[in-house]
Amino acid sequence: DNGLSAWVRYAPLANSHHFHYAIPSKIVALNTTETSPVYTAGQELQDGLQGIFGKQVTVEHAKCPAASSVVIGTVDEYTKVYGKLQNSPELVEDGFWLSTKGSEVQILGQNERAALYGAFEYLSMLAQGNFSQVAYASNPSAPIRWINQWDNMDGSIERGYGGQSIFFSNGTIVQNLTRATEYARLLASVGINGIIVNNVNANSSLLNETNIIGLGRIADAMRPYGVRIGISLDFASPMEYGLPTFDPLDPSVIEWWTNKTEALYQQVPDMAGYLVKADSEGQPGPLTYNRTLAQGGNLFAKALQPYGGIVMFRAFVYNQLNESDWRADRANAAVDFFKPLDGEFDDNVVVQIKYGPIDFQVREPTSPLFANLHKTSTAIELEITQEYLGQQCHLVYLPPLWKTVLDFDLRVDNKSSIVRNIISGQRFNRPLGGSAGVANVGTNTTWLGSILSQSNLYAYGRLAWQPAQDPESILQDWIRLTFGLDTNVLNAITQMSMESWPAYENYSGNLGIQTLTDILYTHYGPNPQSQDGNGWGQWTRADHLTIGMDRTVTNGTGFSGQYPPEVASMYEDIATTPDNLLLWFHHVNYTHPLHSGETVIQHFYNAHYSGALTAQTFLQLWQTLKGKIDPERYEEVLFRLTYQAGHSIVWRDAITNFYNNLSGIPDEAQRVGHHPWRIEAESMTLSGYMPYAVSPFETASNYT
Ligand code: BDP
Repeated sequence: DNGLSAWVRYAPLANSHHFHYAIPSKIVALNTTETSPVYTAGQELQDGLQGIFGKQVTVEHAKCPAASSVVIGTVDEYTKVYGKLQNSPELVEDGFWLSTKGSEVQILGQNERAALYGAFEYLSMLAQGNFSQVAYASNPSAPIRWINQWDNMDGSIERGYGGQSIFFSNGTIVQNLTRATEYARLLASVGINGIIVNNVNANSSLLNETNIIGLGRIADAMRPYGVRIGISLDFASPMEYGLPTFDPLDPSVIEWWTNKTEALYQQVPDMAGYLVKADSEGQPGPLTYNRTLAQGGNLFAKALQPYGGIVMFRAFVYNQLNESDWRADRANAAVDFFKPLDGEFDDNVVVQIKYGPIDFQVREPTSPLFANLHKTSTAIELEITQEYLGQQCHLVYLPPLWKTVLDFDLRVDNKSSIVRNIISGQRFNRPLGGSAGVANVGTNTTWLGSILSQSNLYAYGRLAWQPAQDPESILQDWIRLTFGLDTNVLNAITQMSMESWPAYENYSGNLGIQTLTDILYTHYGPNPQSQDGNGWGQWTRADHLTIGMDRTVTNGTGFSGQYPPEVASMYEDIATTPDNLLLWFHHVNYTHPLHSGETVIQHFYNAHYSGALTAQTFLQLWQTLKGKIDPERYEEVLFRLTYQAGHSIVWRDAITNFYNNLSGIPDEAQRVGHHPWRIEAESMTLSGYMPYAVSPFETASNYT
């Protein structure tokens, strides 16, 4: 198994698992159009029953007796064919009804793609050996459940670790879009309904005639699975196509975007919308013309409105790059920019907000922007690709991290204001909302670059559908679907996955200091000194006595004041700030005692040793599964976990040495500087390698 079918494998179930199950003998898919999701669902059901039970079942498209059949269709179509339902399920957009009574199965969707979701849910039950009788409606918590791909027109992928783009190469759309269809299948299996196919750092050449036609082909490839496509825009495109300006209020610019949008809808009649990164990290935007970000967003909203499309406008806008001003805090930027604009965005604009105020770090507090927009629809942006979290070379199961934000109660107006209820639209009565997950899958057969990281993509979809779900039970569904029903496999992968994010946090950056990775370029590996003294970072603010960034209102950058009062006062006071965010909010001595009783510096040492130790156990756990997993996937994971075990030690030693050197405070347990379990490359016989002075020097135990 090379990983290509990920968790939708329909692997055969051992006979013993389904001995008593009456397998349906017919599939009735109530649509004859081959590109329709209901038709697709019929095929999936057929493949699934064949794969799981080895039983060939025919697919019909017209009314047949319901007994011993899987009947699938939209509620409307079903009612037309079979007559009125006795108890009509309450379904919202994309919701489905699933009922199983032995071999009589009914799958009804509020729309076409919803029926397909129901089929995947049914097959997921079967593949996990679950034959219970069920009858329930499943509705998504929010309408926007999208993926973002940061694919470039040349075929590379920004922050992608799974190979080249499945959509683009050499400035244009690839001929063979089989992988796009297969990707849509994976996405639909977990309820994802939209995808932005190109990088937020967009290239206007996507809008040339040939490429617009190509986008039509991508949409065609994904439509049978109900996944609608959208694109990222380069705000300055009109100028790149010859206009003298890209001012969003200029009539010629408005006309240009109106025409482009029309041309796009000719090729992609169901286009989901646009994603816009404006005035951020060198990208052009409305501020060039002294227009507001809302005026920028509304330009596209108006162009899309006649077609029902939406604008995802990113809140990742900051200009606090002035390193000489100690009060400049990038964390403040989103609220500073967007709060004054609340109520000024058109109704089909959704502000897309990264989970934390900085940038996908190993631990961040919840972005306070979620609490500050009451008249604007919002979506959370999560990063499935592990940019700052080990780039798929480390196992890091991300949902427990995401849940710290999704489940966070911001206490707006002293009332329950849980992030997941804000992005669903419920808390502030917004018509739109949801999630965007930056996936960056590529042509690698594992999609993401490693098999185990697929759990993050799977869980992203499940949480976008219903963010209140438990990450561990989602994980276990994924394990059974991916590796089968062996309990040893289930337990081992559950344990290592659930321990992986805490371990990574332990051996990277602790107490809210952020990931401590290289911040300027690679975002990989330890590089604590890169965090300060440059305009991008400046947030550890470490010297030989103290560390942490004071973000209080009283003495610091004022960031804590961006939260509603209950939360603000918790973070303002060092006594009520949780240890895991202490250094995010406060600047303290290395000897400052934590609630746990340890000092800050001793916590750094202890956490790094225990995190690296935990990473060694992942490898051992995996080795107990030899023979229980097919060799191809076993070896792939073994290789990665072996690497992680080693690299966690590199992390451990680099960070503990760095702060040991800086603070001069010894490790109580006298480990730091001794490098247990470490083998020096320069003391080995090297073939094809040369000793090399490493920067930062702490990364190598002997500078080399
Ligand atoms: C940063 C990434 C960069 C992205 C940027 C963004 O390093 O590649 O372009 O975020 O989200 O984390 O726009």
